[in-house]
Amino acid sequence: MAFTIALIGRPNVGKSTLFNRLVGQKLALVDDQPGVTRDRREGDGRLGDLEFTIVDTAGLDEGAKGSLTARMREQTDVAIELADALMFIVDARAGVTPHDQAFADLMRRANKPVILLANKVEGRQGAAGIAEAFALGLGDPIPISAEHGEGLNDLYDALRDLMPEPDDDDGNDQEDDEAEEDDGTRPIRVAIVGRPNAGKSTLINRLLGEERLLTSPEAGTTRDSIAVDVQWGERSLRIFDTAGLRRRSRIDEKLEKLSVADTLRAIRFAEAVVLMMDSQNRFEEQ
Ligand SMILES: Nc1nc2c(ncn2[C@@H]2O[C@H](COP(=O)(O)OP(=O)(O)OP(=O)(O)O)[C@@H](O)[C@H]2O)c(=O)[nH]1
Ligand SMILES: [Mg+2]
Repeated sequence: MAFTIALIGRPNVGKSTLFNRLVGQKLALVDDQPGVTRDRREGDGRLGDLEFTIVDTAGLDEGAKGSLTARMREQTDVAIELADALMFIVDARAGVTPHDQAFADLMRRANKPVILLANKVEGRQGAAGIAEAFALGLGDPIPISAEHGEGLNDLYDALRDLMPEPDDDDGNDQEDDEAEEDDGTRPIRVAIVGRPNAGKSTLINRLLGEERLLTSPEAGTTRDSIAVDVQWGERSLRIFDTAGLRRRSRIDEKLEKLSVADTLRAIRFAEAVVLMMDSQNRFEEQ
């Protein structure tokens, strides 16, 4: 298993922006409203010669038990548990909030190496926030700008210090992957699409036998389309959960447009598409 790093922080600090930068693609949805990311998303990260698995998470927020926020929080807890190291991100422009402080405690309790990042500091902004971040007691904050790609050298140094020496195995892994692609065992890409609330994420969770994806009675829970590997008998499937599609004329919100674009991308790259309908609802054109 690759070295796994989880991106943790309160909503809107720039976790998904940094995730996209480290995987080198705009995979995760980014928007200026808080609470965009819901499901945890894994990707192959790379910084210089370092390779790792990077996990984007929902912004930490306390929610009432059983609520959607509480379950987003559970997903984040799982990400923390599975990670080898954590990147804790604060927004240096906003400064350190009581919220950040509470979650700094959580970081300490996790007993894993933590890299503290003070984000949004392009153009020398956020000096006060960087100073406040020192007081979190998680070591020296590394000032970065996820959006503009600044401070990545210092992040590289911190990561290199904490990651195991890469061994020669790595190259072989790559070859194994490629060999897999050739002999036809590459997972078949399947996108599950349908209207909001049709039960797409629930179906995938059943196939997997774990609550990997966030589900709720609320329509539009899934925003990012998330890939999950499922072994189905002899077959390996890579199943893409997607945000539900509604009639185009009803979509006005920017965030929903982003989600829909992500769904369309998943459909384009899929080899098979499963259209899921809710039998309680009559057929509607979409
Ligand atoms: N100025 C500035 N803005 C940034 C930077 N990084 C991210 N942002 C902006 O901050 C906002 C939130 O970024 P996201 O990456 O979606 O934040 P997040 O932590 O994933 O947020 P949630 O998923 O809602 O928890 C977006 O408008 C980004 O464009 C940065 O380095 N500088
Ligand atoms: Mg996010």
